[in-house]
Amino acid sequence: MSAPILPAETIEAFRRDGACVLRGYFKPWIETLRAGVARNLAEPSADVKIYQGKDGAGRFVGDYCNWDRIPEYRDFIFNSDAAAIGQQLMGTKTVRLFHEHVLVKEPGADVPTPWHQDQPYYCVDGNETVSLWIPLDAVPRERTLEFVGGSHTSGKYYRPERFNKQALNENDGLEPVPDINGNRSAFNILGWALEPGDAVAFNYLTLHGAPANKSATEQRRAFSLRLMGDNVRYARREGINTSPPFRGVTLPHGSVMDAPEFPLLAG
Ligand SMILES: O=C(O)CCC(=O)C(=O)O
Repeated sequence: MSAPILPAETIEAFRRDGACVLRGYFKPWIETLRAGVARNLAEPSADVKIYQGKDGAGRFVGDYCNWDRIPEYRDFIFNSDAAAIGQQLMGTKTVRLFHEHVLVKEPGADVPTPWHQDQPYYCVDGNETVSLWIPLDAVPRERTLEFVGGSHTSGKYYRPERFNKQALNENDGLEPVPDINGNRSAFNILGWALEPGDAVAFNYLTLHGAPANKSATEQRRAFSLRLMGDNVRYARREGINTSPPFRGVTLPHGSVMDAPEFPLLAG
C-alpha cells in the first residue's frame, strides 16, 4: 500500500508552528510498538533513565537507541509510513533515522518533562528535522505533550539542563529556557488530546514539555521517532555529553550523517 498523502494544512501547520497533530496514521502499528516497549522495559539499555516517583508514585522511564536489537522497533521504522510522513512534513528528498526514544510515565508518575528544545542536547545542527511522538495509550489534553508554537524559528539554542535544572555546561553562554508555565498566556501553547494511532510531529528546535501523569490508574507510554532531512549535519558540542551519546560515531563536525547508526529510510 502506498503511503498517505498528508493534507496541505497539516504540512503548513508543521512548518509554521513547529508542531502539528497527525490523526490515525499509526493505528496498524500500535500493538507492534506496545510489544516492542514491553521488550525494551524488560531488557533496558545501559543508558536507561529511571526517575522514581516519591511516596510510591510511578516511575518515569526513558530509554533510547535500541532499534537494532528490538525487532518490533525495526519493523516499524523500516516498514511503516513514518519515513514517508516525515519526508512530507520536512519537505526533503532524504530521510535518515536519528534514533527512537521511549518515554513511559507509569500511573502517578510525578515527574513533569520540563520545557526544552531537543536540538541543544543532540549531536546535530540543521532545521529539517521531525520527531513523531506516538502515544501507545489514550492521552487526555491535561497530560499531553505541549509545544510553544513558532518557537522553532527563534534562531536560539536554549541552555540544555538536567531535570534538576543543573546546566550540562554552566559556561555554554546560552540563555535558559524562559518560565513558560509561570506565564502561559504569553506563549502560543499548543497541545492535543490523542488516541492510540495518533501522533504529534515536531521540529527538534520547538520548545516542548509534558506534565506529570496524575492518573492513578493509567500509564502513558510514548514512542518518539526522530528523523532527519537533507540539511542535517553532525555537530560536535564542546563541553557536554550529548544525549543520546552516540559513543561509536566518529564523523567530523559538519558532515552528512552518513554512518550505520543513522540508516537512510528514504531518498
Ligand atoms: O514524553 C515526554 O514526556 C517527553 C517527550 C519529549 O520530550 C520528546 O519526545 O522529545
